[in-house]
Amino acid sequence: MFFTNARKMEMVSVDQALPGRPDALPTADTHFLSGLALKSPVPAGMAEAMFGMGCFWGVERKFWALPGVWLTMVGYAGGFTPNPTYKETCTQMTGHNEVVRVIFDPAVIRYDDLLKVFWEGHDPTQGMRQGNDVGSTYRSGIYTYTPEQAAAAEASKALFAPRLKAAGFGPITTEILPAPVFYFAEEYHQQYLAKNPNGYCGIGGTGVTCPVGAGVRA
Ligand code: MHO
Repeated sequence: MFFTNARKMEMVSVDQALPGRPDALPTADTHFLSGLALKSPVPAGMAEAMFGMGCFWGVERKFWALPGVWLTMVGYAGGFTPNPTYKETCTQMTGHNEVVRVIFDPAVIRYDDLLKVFWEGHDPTQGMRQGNDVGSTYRSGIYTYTPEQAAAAEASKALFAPRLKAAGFGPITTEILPAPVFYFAEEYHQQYLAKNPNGYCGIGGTGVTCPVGAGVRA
């Protein structure tokens, strides 16, 4: 019991991680809601973002619902195992996080607005878990594509931390790292809650407002 629990609550080491495979696993061709090719390149003028904030089913829904978000997709990132399966990530032996990758139009929605949804949409003080979902696949993470995104992420964290503290929460455990390789999750995970409207959603916010976005810049 103790061993199982301890293993779940920390990152696997690189030498203990599962070996994975060299080739990408199959996934959906198109986004279930928009019909766009899931592997579309980022169109000129658009930008990408990546977040981990618990079970990716509910996380993806938060982002696809935002005006200015053009495409969403779920996958695994931040670990060691190339091209992992969902089953492998569930063993917590790949090091990967469940993430959503977002392609958005910065003329309509700014990165700061996405950060606000990120901070307010989950509890970023829980370490290797999110609610009932336990393990490093559910850690909080912001994976940045540009130095500007990294600076905005760090600044928003610095703004939000005292608000959380004032509300009785502990320190923020969110990792902020340059975007790692994104491995697509299996077809059935893509837009899961659009396909299964009554499906499980494991994320909930803290109720604390993050003072970025909506006109306020971090
Ligand atoms: N507790 C959920 C998590 C699913 S999510 C894709 C389940 O075990 O089905 O990690």
